[in-house]
Amino acid sequence: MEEKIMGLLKDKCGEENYKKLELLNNQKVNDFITGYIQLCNPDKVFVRTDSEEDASYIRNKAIENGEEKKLGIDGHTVHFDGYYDQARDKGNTKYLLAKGVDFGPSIKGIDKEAGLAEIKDYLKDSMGGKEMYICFFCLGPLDSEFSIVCVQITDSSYVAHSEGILYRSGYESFKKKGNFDKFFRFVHSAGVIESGVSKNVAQRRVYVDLQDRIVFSTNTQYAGNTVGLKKLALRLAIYQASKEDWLAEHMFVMGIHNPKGRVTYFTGAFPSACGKTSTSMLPGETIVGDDIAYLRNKEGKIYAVNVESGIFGIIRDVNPESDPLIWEALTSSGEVIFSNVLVTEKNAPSWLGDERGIPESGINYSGEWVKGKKDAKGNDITSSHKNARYTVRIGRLKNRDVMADDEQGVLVGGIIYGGRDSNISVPVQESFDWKHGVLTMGASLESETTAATLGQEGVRKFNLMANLDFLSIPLGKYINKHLDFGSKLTSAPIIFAVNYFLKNSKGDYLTEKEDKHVWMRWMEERIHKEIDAIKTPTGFIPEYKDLKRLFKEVLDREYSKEEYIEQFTLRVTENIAKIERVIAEYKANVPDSPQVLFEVLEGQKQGLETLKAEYGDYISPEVLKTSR
Ligand code: SPV
Ligand code: MN
Repeated sequence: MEEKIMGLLKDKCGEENYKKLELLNNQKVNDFITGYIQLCNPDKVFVRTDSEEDASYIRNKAIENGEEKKLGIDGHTVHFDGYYDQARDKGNTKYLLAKGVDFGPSIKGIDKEAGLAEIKDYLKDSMGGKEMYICFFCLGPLDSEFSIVCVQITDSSYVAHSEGILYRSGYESFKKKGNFDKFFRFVHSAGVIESGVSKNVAQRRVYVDLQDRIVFSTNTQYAGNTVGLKKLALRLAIYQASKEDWLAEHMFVMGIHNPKGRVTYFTGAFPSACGKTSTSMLPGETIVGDDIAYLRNKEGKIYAVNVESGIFGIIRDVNPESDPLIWEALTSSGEVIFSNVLVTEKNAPSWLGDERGIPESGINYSGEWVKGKKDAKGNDITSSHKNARYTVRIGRLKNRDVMADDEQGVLVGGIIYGGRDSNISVPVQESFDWKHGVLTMGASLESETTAATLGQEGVRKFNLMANLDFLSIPLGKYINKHLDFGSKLTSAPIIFAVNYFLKNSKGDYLTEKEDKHVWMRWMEERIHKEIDAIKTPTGFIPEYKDLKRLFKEVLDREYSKEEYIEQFTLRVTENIAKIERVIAEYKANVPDSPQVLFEVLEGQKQGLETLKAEYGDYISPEVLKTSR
């Protein structure tokens, strides 16, 4: 290393931290770090190895510098993001694109030179008076073909602490690899901090450089914008996967345990806040991961791993009845970061739907809070934010799957797509084959927006494979990649679609929260070819007798024929309208749409129209059963 550079590193890091870098013996790591020390100009630098001592240093820093506060229960802390910094900022998340490169209208880009200049301007001297944390992590299990190692630079001890819970430590992996250069890099600065939160949110930016595998994030604290290994890395991974032969998906991975003794693994893609975590946490089943999965073809079958080792979950509605296992982790001693909940006078967290009642007052993301408090626009400020979260290690959960860290991954039997859909799709259905599933379930996914991203809630939006927010390749290319991936399998998983949000015409939900367990068990039996199903134009749907048996077995509930008919009535007009919307979306916004997408969707529409001519707008599953 150049002597001047080495001097700077030594000076900022101190002997001990410098030594940690020296041991890595990696030129690219050193260049990366020194470059951003020069730019961001921190007072000092801490290097996180895989040791418990280093993890605890960061935990303590988060308390010392006020990014987190201790709560009543041992190991519990709370962190607040700014009032306007409570969710992912899709509008300001952009790809740095070389001149002439365009990913189509659905993916935001910015001229690379201009974007780099802007973000570097925000990063310049942004760490004055602060400490820089340099952290090494690994996406996916350690030492496996799925592993991608990463370096995170951040001036936020909360971000570094969260990553220590959410990811596997990767310092030793770097050490083993020596002087290599293929790793992901993240640079984050919360910017100027005022009253504990990022002051300049108007300059909040997340800029992604796919070629250089680096993501920059400034003037924000919310984990979805700052924790590099989460959605920022997912964007880099999708791009890398597209060049290689695997998939990076917004999916849980979980095991369903059939009473006969077998375990069948599922992956499931759902937009944020649409039941992904609660599905992966079903009582009696086991979790591998709740948010991001990498999928690979091994000998013609799909194997999946959890990219993460923790959960950054929505806390709203977590209560002892609906989520007993999370509830236990959140109410007993052990490491948990609560974010944007209300802190009561007893120094306990309180959140919407925790069934303990909303306190009269406390501290929340708006500061001192009392019931009825309104914001500058006169809107009610809820006690806890709707997108308030908890961060916990999966190892803390009793339902952690024994294969959760297996470097081979788990064999995938089923893939599920789900969205927030109040009036179209039945609660569960099975595709006819891989292509049909990819195109009519994954590629046609729509969902009503939630508090997980900034902007209006409840607006129905197209969300390709629940991964649209993170796509870093043109949409048509991404769909083709899935089709191609499937065509190389000799034993493809079965693709299903679920809808937990179906309502009747009065606006009441037609299913209960726990019913998803029955749908999962039905899918599991279908994968093992144990039961029949009814063929409809949109897919195979369950027979009443199987659901009746499963409701009794899984939930000890009588399931009536009336419920079944209401839930599984084919809503023909709504389905046709959806197909038309999806086709229009692709025609307008996806210049590289594969032709086969239109063929399959048009075919499905035809099937629906034929049936409609004979049976009308709403067709009972009893009729469908005998109609062909
Ligand atoms: C999501 O919004 O999909 C999440 C949380 O999983 S975030 O980190 O914001 O992406
Ligand atoms: Mn997510």
